[in-house]
Amino acid sequence: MSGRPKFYITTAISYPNGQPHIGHAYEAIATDAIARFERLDGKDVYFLTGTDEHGLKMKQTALKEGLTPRELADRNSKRFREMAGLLGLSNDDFIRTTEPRHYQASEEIWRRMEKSGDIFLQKYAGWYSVRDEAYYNETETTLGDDGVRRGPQGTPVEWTEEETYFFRLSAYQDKLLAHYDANPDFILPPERRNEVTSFVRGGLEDLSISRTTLDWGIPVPEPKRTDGKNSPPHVMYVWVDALTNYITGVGFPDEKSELWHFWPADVHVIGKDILRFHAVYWPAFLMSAGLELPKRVFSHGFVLSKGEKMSKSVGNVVDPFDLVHAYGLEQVRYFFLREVNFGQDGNYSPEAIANRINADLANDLGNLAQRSLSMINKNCGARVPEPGEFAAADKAILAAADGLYAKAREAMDKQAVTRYLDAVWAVVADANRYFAGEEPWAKKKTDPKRMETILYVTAEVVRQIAILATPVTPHAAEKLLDYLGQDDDAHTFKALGEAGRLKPGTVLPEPQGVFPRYVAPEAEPPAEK
Ligand code: ME8
Repeated sequence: MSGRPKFYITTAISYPNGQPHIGHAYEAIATDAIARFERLDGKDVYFLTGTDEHGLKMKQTALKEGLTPRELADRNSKRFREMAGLLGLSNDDFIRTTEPRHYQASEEIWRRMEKSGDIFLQKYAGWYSVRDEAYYNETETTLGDDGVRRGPQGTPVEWTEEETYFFRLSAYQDKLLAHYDANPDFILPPERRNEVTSFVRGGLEDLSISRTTLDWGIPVPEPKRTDGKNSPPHVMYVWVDALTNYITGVGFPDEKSELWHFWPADVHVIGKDILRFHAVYWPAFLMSAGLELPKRVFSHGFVLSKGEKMSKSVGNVVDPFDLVHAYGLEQVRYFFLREVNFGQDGNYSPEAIANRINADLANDLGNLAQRSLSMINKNCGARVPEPGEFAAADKAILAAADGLYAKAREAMDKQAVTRYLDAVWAVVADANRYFAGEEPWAKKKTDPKRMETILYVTAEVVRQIAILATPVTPHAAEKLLDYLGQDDDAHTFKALGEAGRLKPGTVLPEPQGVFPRYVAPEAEPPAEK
């Protein structure tokens, strides 16, 4: 253990029944930005992502493609891992639920829930959505004009009847409500919390947690039956095993593992469609197994294509690989985190991304840095200039930059990624106004000391902005800090504010642009599929 405060963060683990899409990329980018932010703020961070490989959806897709579920999982999980590389994720591990370590963890949590008396065998009869891998009450389903019954997320449900193991979820209703009450930030953003509490208040039914009509799952560690009968083998309901990945990833069931101190997770980052699993089922399983609960479940919104859900049938699915190749990695990272208010739905469109790249990155930050640094290079002997006395305008912009850490920290205490970026880019805008208003180029002959002061102040503001932009645009930020002559140890949040002020006389390399303008190629932007 490092002695630093620990921070354990996870993404959902994706179903590798298809290729990764923008929704997966979005969640991964956001989680990575949070992980990087906390690392730069001195935490000992562990960041887990991976793939969720069991269940009926995987089995059915594999059948359609003429593969075994294992082959399908191997092929597509690899692509998710490649996406992690593409997006520059700083994850510490990539878990696959088909790994032996995960079988052990899932068997152990099952045994513990059973030991608590929360698992029993009973006949299940009800509606199941393969697409959502979810059981729904009759009242949550509706019969469409097309004769198809659908669940609350619009996916078709099918009638299922079999003897399964149940988890006594009903016994956890009051405990869950008490937990939400005592921990108002357990579910964020707050709008989502109300949705969960009203679902739980409405009454919880026991949950079917095994299947006998499916063999693609983790076998239930079944007790020997005493009635002499042979029941068909059960595999675990995919969500029991999927949720357990979060503890497998930090060593469970080996509580002596060097990773186990990371549990409980500080934040599970997930999409709004799977909140119920994370905020209701998962804490109930953990309570039953006598394990600590995660500190927070953050539910982000959906990325839509011009207001519509992306789907293969609509033909508006955008491939993250194409997107990164067309616009650049850091541009894509910045775009999603700034444009899609974290916690709400938001839109992707080629126009919106080009606009963000050109307005926020190339013009506002890129030009400010390039203009001030190249003036220093040409007019101050390529060294950080010695400022004269600060005028009111200098003090105001320095104070705005110095105040950024507190604002960013306060926002990120609640994973308000977009609010943190808004605060940083508000200072970028202020700094541009300052630079344009003070006109250092006009002072070159008339008042060179004043020019030096303005350039010093601008470069100092760029320094702090670069540090604070690092979680989102790590490479560009690093380059900016290099152009400002900053050693690696001056790239963390410790160097923010007065503590890390630029030192006059520091030799600076010749600056290069870090954020090129986006110019649409002759051909169309990434094709929608
Ligand atoms: O749900 N915009 O996997 P998954 C934003 N295996 N996020 C989106 C999105 C979109 N358009 N589409 C999907 C599963 N997501 C389970 C999770 S966790 C123990 C098991 C998000 O591949 C979605 O909300 O369907 C989820 O958080 C993640 O992508 C993986 O979705």
